[in-house]
Amino acid sequence: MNAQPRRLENIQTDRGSVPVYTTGIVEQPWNDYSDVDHDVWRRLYERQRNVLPGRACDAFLHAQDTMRMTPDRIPKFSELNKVLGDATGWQIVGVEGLLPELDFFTHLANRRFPVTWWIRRPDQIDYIAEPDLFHDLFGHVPPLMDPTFADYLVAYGEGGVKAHGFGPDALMQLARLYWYTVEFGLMRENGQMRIYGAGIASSAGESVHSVESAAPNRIAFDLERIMRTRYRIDSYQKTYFVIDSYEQLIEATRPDFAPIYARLAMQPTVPAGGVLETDAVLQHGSGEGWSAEGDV
Ligand code: HBI
Ligand code: FE
Repeated sequence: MNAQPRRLENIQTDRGSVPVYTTGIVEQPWNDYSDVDHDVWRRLYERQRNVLPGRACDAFLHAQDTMRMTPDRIPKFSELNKVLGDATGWQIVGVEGLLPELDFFTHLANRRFPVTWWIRRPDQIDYIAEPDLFHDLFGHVPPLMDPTFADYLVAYGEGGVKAHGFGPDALMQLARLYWYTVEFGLMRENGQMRIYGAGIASSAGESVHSVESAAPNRIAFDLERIMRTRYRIDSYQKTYFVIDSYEQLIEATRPDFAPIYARLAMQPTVPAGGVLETDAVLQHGSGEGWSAEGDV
């Protein structure tokens, strides 16, 4: 690959210092991808396509087939946009990387999903701290082929734009909602735990851990509980929240969030691995296998 991503600055967030890139939309420089880039895509694609059957929800796997992504080349955004646009009116737009919240929410509210145009290096195959093309294209785009999930993400984006008026606490609470659904959500399908979250679907280790390990808690979806629950970005999740269907997500975003923010302001946050009396615990995690890095 010739061009390197252009970082704008690093901003301090509750997840530490994250690079925030120039916020403009960039054309996918498809002709600039090197053979190394395409090979990284192939290796990641084949690894995930081997690990997800029987672990990802039906809609996720079906969408990937419909979009006709293949291992041999990095897909072209323009080609995927035809299929995606016909299915739910969403479009992929190329970006440099992480965007400031308001830019990100505004894209979602307008049915645009920002996809990072560059793909990780071979030495980052197993982990990269920020969203690259593989995470976004392989993990985030297929769920957008489902009309209900697609409408949920529009409602989420609209809520995010509104939340700007409510200040940093509301933004953090919304970021948790995104984290525990869009990134790390599980679904109960035919009585089985199945993956729909992009952060899981694009990670080989967590695709297995999230649905098979006894260590994490698995708790039935509860909007306000999720919005109170803290998370770490650099380890497997200690708790997964489980929906029964995408409809549950869109129902949760129907009410006005102002009273929810007001209620949450009066309640303490919950550590990532915590379990409350009021939780509908589906599987109580054993918690083993984590460093005791405190109650994050
Ligand atoms: N920017 N490009 C990009 N992709 C994301 O997934 C993303 C983002 N900015 C903010 C963000 N996600 C999270 O803070 C969400 O919780 C909003
Ligand atoms: Fe993501």
